[in-house]
Amino acid sequence: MNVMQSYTESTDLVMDGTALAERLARDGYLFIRGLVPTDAVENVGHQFLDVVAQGGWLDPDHPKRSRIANRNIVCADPEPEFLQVFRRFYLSEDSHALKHHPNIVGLFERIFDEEVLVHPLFVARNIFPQKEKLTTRPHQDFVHIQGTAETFTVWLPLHDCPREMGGLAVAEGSHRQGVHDFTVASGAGGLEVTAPFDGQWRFGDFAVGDALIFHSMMVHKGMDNKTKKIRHSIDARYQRVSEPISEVSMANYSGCGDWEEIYGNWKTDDLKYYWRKQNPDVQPYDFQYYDRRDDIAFKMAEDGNDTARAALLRIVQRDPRAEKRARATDLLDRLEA
Ligand SMILES: O=C(O)CCC(=O)C(=O)O
Ligand SMILES: [Fe+2]
Repeated sequence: MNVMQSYTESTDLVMDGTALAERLARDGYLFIRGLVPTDAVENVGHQFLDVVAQGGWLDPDHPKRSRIANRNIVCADPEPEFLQVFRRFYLSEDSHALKHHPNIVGLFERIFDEEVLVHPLFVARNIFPQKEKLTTRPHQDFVHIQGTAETFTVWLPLHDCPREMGGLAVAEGSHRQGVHDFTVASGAGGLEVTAPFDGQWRFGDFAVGDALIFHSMMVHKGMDNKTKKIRHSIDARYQRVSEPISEVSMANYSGCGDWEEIYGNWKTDDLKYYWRKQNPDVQPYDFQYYDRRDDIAFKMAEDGNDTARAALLRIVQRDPRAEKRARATDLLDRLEA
């Protein structure tokens, strides 16, 4: 669309809630260097690396910490082979604790001037290198998470993430234009904005501990990972406790175990079901966007277009309606035949 520019840094505003809130309202994002201490992020990053090393996703001829991917592995979220390995990351108590880090929650307290609700759901991303087809396409998180639009994602890479590793780019100001038309795509989230929208693309290098914060309506996209290394990041989400949250944000990441399973080996109880004492206003998920996605995916699959696979898998794994799941299963079989 237009040439990439660097993020505007908001590091110097970090203690000034009013200034942060104004900039977030204007641009739709904040980029803050060193928001979370390096140790806290790296510790979780190393645990994620252990999980994928055990799963055979790293090249055994290189040291684990080099992050070099095993080139023979081709699998992606939400395929069962992928989830079988990936889901173990969610058992890590430290990974869940990271989203409650006082530097993040404190930042949102200043921005909201109210008690913060940390979403129970958080998302981890494992991005294999040199798989451009799976690069996350331009999308808006709101379509997936709903609840109050005044929800903010913190995107935190779990290691240094120079541009060539493919961080996240945001389209400045695109959060003020409502939900954009989309189509079905491969890659995280499975959707891609098709309608033209206004907004200068912004991007940059991350050192571990740097954070990108953006509005739920913000158009954002992954950039190609041109290295040989696996990229790991988490998305955690925050809102005012007085505003509604969708039921989809109350559960653990789909296919990665329920809370009892997650909590199985935790050493402390403090963060288990932490949201219950906040009594959040939970609303049912509105299926209008997913219904539109499903119509597109069914049509694509009928035309033999493989791009529909990830959306069909999501329907099979997550849709409460048996009829839709059956149709998606049937089309997946046909695509594989
Ligand atoms: O890390 C990525 O490539 C995608 C992150 C993202 O936008 C998402 O998970 O919604
Ligand atoms: Fe996203």
